[in-house]
Amino acid sequence: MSKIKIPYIAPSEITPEAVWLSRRKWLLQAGAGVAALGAGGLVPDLSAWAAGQQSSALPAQPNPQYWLSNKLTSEKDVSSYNNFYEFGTGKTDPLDYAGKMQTRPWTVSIEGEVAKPRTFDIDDLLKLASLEERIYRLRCVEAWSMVIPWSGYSLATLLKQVEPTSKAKYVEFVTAVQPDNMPGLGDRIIDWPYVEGLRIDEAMHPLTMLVFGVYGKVLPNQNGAPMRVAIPWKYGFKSGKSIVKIRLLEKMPVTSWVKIASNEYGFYANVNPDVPHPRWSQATERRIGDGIFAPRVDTLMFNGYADQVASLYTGMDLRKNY
Ligand SMILES: Nc1nc2c(c(=O)[nH]1)N[C@H]1C(S)=C(S)[C@@H](COP(=O)(O)O)O[C@H]1N2
Ligand SMILES: [Mo]
Repeated sequence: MSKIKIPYIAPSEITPEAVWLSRRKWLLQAGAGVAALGAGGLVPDLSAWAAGQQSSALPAQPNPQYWLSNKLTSEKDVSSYNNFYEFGTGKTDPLDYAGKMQTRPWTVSIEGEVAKPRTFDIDDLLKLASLEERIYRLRCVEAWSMVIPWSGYSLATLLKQVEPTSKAKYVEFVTAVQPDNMPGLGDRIIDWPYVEGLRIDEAMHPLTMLVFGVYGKVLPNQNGAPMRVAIPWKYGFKSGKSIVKIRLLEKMPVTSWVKIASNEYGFYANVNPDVPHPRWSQATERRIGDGIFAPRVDTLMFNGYADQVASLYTGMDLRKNY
């Protein structure tokens, strides 16, 4: 991997916990006021978000190798504006409905082309390596973006434990299915479970992260508790949530969005401003939290991670392999 430049982050760019807390109080008051006025349609009702704020601390050591100077997306936006279709297709459906998902007991089985297949208890995975806090960009295929402080460690750390065989060319991630707790499963948009995948070299790349926490706390359910992946140079849909199974395969898996519309969503899904989605441009993005009137910003090749990952795709036609 090429050397990563570590930019200096002005303290003003980082939102300290104290500011969070006071802002949270303000939001609570604002939420209550709005509810009293019956104007819920104009301002989002934040009471569900505020109620979910008791999630416990999850200490993680900041890793300056994976730090960005961009302003962080607020914790509120990170955990109230979500895509998690198992709970519905609306942006606040995950916040409103994911609370019922059971995240203990929870196991993650790793199978397929590995010398040592194994089922891990989630609490053992949490202890497998020391947790690092990394700031990653997230770029949704819907052309909005966030900057998020995740806690976890590289997926490679886990994969090395099970010893992938020489036939392991791809990695598949399978999300949990809890029919009683996931009201979105009734929508047949996706042939559940939600399945995503990577090529083995992408999965072993140190940027590919297993995530257990965000903003220094245990992942809220709506963000993919108890464990999800984060692959920051790819469109957000590649980063599967609430994973129960990881399969190492010889053949490329048919992932959920490829199955739905392979002309619109490819297996690679690398962020690429030069390759438009058939129905919209990917050249610019809207940063969540900037407000709808703020100017859009340019989308960066590989979401800004070209120095680290471009070499994975040498010689590939990225227009064909979208
Ligand atoms: N299981 C599952 N994982 C998923 C999704 C989903 O619907 N189901 N949505 C994806 C999409 S489209 C995006 S943009 C990211 C959003 O992650 P966040 O809500 O934590 O920001 O999750 C991805 N992972
Ligand atoms: Mo997305």
